[in-house]
This record gives sequence, C-alpha cells and structure tokens, in this order.
Amino acid sequence: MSLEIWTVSGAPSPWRAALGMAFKGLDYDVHLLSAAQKEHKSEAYLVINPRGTVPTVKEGDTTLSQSIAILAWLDRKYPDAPLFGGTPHDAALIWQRTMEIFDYLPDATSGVLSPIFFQGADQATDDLKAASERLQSELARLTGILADTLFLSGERPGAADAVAFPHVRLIQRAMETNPTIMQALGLTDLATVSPEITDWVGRIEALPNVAATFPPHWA
Ligand SMILES: N[C@@H](CCC(=O)N[C@@H](CS)C(=O)NCC(=O)O)C(=O)O
Repeated sequence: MSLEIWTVSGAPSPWRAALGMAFKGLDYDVHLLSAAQKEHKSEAYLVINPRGTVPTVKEGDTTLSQSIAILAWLDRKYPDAPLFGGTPHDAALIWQRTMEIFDYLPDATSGVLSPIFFQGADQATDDLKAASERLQSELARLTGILADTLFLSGERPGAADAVAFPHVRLIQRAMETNPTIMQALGLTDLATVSPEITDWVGRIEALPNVAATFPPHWA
C-alpha cells in the first residue's frame, strides 16, 4: 500500500504535506499535475478531489485533501517523529502556532508575491508597499519564535514548520528571481530581513528528504 500525493510545482499547500512526510522519513509517490494545462480540474482528478485543489493524499482506502488535515492524519498513522509534539502542552502550542501561521502568513505572502509572479508587477506601488509591511510584520513574528527555539514547532521540526516553510522559501525565491522590485519593497535578502529565519531555513533544508520536496521547476 503506497502513499501518494497529487501536487502542482511550487504550490505551497501540497508542499506542506510533502514536508510532513519528509520530516517523518516516509516514502511516497508524486503525481505532478500541470496547472497550466488545468490538470487539477480534469474529470479524473475531480473524482478524488471534487474542488480541484492540491494537495490530495491517498493511501489505500484513505483519500484526503486539506494540508493541515493531512498533517494531522500523518501523525496518527505514523506516530514516529511527531509533527504535533509528544505532550498535551506541546500539541496545543504547535496547533496554536500552526493555525496562526495558516491564518496570516499565506495571505501576507501572496499579497506581495502574486502581483510580482502572476501580474508582472515591477513598481513599488502604495498597495505593494502596504502588502510588504504586512508581510514583514508576519516575518517578525516568526523571527520572535525562532529567537527562542530551533524550529517553529519547538526543538524538532513539526507541523508549524511544514506550514510556514513553503511560504518563506517562496519569498526567498522572489528575492532571487525578482531582486529589483523586492529590494524596492524592503525585501532585499532573507539574511537582512531575519538572520533567525535564514538559519531556520538552513536547518530545514539540511534535514533528510527535504530537498526532494522542492518544486521541480526550480531545479
Ligand atoms: N486550504 C487548502 C488550500 C488548497 C489550495 O487552495 N491549494 C491551491 C494550491 S496552493 C490550489 O489547489 N489552487 C488551485 C485552485 O484553487 O483551483 C489546503 O491547505 O490544502
């Protein structure tokens, strides 16, 4: 019975689920869908994911969507290397951080990156500057957590890290591929924005199996 994931290259939600599997050292098969060809809206895919979103994860009779639900399922199904901690206190803290990141970081990230990646924005308009300030304030929150612990989930990687990492790495990617507009928005490079976040990215990237979760089109 194999573990399978349906994903789109560079999409943060399926990347979270893949990171959960990587943190646990699980093997899985990847079905890479083409967003350009709308494969996530094909009749065949809608059978397993009626909303036509990614991720979908399947193992045997279990078919799941929603990245956070997938992380919770992974933790019950494969309890080694827990994503949500080992004690009631740790579980609550990790859930709180995971949901807070989920509630704020994706929107703050896409407020800056969507105009740049998808609409070719190259001017620091007032709207983009406001979006950048909002993003920097979310990054400052992550910096505050990482000043005290190695990972957002505590002393080992977990759900909060799996949810935050794709967004932070997409921001870093934009700094590399669109430096002029990112600099104009005060987002020059990650080390300048936050040494703590930079070190955390390095720690996550050094973990076994994490490299395999990266968007194939970045290679
Ligand atoms: N809350 C969902 C979000 C799923 C989602 O919207 N995924 C995006 C990619 S990151 C997607 O499939 N977008 C295509 C669409 O909505 O048509 C989760 O965490 O899994």
